[in-house]
Amino acid sequence: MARKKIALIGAGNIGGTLAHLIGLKELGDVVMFDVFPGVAAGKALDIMQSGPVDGFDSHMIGTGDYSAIEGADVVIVTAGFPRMPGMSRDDLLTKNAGVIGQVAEGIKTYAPNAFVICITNPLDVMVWVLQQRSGLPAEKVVGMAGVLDSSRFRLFLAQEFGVSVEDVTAFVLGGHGDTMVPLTRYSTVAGVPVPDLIKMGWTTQEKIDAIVARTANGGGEIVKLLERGSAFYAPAASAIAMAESYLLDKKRVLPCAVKLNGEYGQDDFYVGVPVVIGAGGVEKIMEVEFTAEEKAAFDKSCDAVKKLIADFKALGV
Ligand code: TXD
Repeated sequence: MARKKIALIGAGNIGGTLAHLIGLKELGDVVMFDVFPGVAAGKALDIMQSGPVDGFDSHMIGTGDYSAIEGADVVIVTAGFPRMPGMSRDDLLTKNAGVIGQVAEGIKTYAPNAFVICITNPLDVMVWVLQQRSGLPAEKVVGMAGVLDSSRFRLFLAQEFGVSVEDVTAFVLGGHGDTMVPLTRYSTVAGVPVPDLIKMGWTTQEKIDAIVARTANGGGEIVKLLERGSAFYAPAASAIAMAESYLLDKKRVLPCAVKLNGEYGQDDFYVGVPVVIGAGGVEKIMEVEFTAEEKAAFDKSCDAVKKLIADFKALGV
């Protein structure tokens, strides 16, 4: 059986890390597309040259030509601009929407059957633009944010409890970042929910509140440390978990930005909820019951995403 083909649109920090992980995990061959084709080609060659040492045969190329992504099984999109000093949110919205418009055209023309994972910020709006403009079915176009947010939450919980990250699960919904909604009663250590761990004296509500706040600001904490650029190792690992679940039909339950059609009382826009990812793309949306407080937090998060979509529509791009 021929190897799977994975196209990476954007060969920056996350793009390069994605290609490296794809090689190490032997998920398939890689085509990296960038408006700086030399960077894409250089990274592709460099990573391929690590293959003999690490023992993988993935073929990798870098290009500035969309036709090279033809027939890709998976497309992961990181193309875009980060926010620079002096730039408003609208500037970023307009600039990245323009980029995503081009990307959507490329995918529509050359890889209409792919499973598409968008990472570019502002995530919940960009993935919506990507699905609208590419015309691909909504179950094949998803956004990566929740896996990253919940991975950060799991790490901080594991550190607090002094247990392995492997035994910590976290349940996160809503938009990416600030308005993320962690459901602590569905977050567990080996199946024991966090509120029970508080009762058992393993931690306090204050400490959990601080962890939740740190998680929601997880991206900002790293931007501040790096000074130039944003997180890329954990975002890349998170998108790979989603791609792997699709390619291997693992049917993992992962929090992803997906288009809601009435679920959670919301309609026709993208926001993060737990879903089953398998060979069919988004195979099921998991709809849990909220407490009044959780519902208020989720609705607030949805309102923030809808406001950004409205801002975007008002720009008329
Ligand atoms: O959780 C999440 N979704 C995120 C999102 C977590 C971390 C970072 N997140 C966002 O991902 C971040 O705000 C950016 O919008 C993207 C990509 O982050 P990365 O760190 O990889 O950014 P880089 O290194 O600036 O890479 C972007 C690349 C760069 O090589 C540009 O030349 C290229 O995108 N680029 C394009 N490629 C193709 N086509 C067009 N038009 C284009 N414009 C720029």
